[in-house]
Amino acid sequence: MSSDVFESLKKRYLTLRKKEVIRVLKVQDAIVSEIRDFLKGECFVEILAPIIGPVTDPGIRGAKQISFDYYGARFKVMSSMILYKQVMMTSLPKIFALSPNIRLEPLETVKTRRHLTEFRQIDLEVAHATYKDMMELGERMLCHIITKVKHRCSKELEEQKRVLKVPQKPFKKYTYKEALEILKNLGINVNFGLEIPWEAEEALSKIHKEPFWITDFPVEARGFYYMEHEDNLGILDLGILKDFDLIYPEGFGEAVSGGEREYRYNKIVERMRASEENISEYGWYLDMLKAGVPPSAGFGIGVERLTRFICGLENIWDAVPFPKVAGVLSS
Ligand code: ASN
Repeated sequence: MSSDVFESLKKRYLTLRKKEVIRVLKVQDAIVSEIRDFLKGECFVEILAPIIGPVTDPGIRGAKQISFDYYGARFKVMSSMILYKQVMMTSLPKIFALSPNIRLEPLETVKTRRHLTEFRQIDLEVAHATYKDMMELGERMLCHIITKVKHRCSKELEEQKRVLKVPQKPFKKYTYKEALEILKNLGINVNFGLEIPWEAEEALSKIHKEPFWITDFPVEARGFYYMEHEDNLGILDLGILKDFDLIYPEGFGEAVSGGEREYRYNKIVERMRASEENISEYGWYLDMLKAGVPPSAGFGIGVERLTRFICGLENIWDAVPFPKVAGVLSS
């Protein structure tokens, strides 16, 4: 990556006034307001996202969390509000939040052009929903946003030279196992049980012209909070989750991740032990599970990645007013 790019990130006060930047910010405003309209139309209640707390999402693919001293206790900055979304299910059955997240990504993620260390996701959760319900909602939501933004921002998208098609529903679905097979045919071997690496995900994304799902990841690859498929008939592979990622086409990569939640205290403790989590850190979360929480499913869609896709931007750092990229000390 050229060092000029990073120098310009440090001088954001000079680039923010450029018409190309202003254009993207206007499209982003339309995206966020259309997501809100869509979710309000589906009877979701918007809540204010937590920014700090005693625990946060451990399932963040090799990124580090930030922890700090909070009046003598260890607190963390939200890497995602997933655990808090689950608690909200005791209060409201359909919620969303525009949630800021911090993840100290490894330096090499700069090369993916789709990682920021500070980003926002629209995080949503629905009580008593299945992961399939949430995939159906995700498809409708993405099609709604693209249809509306294409109309509202036709001038900006034309100036961007971005030709955007509203995707065809239902989107294609591959299980993790099937995705590994496709990768193998592309000459990329990923061992079963591992997370699909960024470059492999990009290669899959490049051979698609429409967004597609990857579902049913293995337990070893994901956080303890996803529900495992239960095999009452003895016909399913064991250790597979009811979860999903939505992948944008044309090389843009991951859009969404989510799934059905494990909500049973004993199962969560079992999964925490298996993934070597420090159980003592999760006091209130485990107390909440003991007190009982409804089953739920949900997902998060990254706002900057969606902006990058809709505007057809090469780099994610052009999709946010104040970009934070791994290793770059920008404002
Ligand atoms: N937002 C995701 C979810 O709802 C979690 C994540 O961002 N890691 O499952």
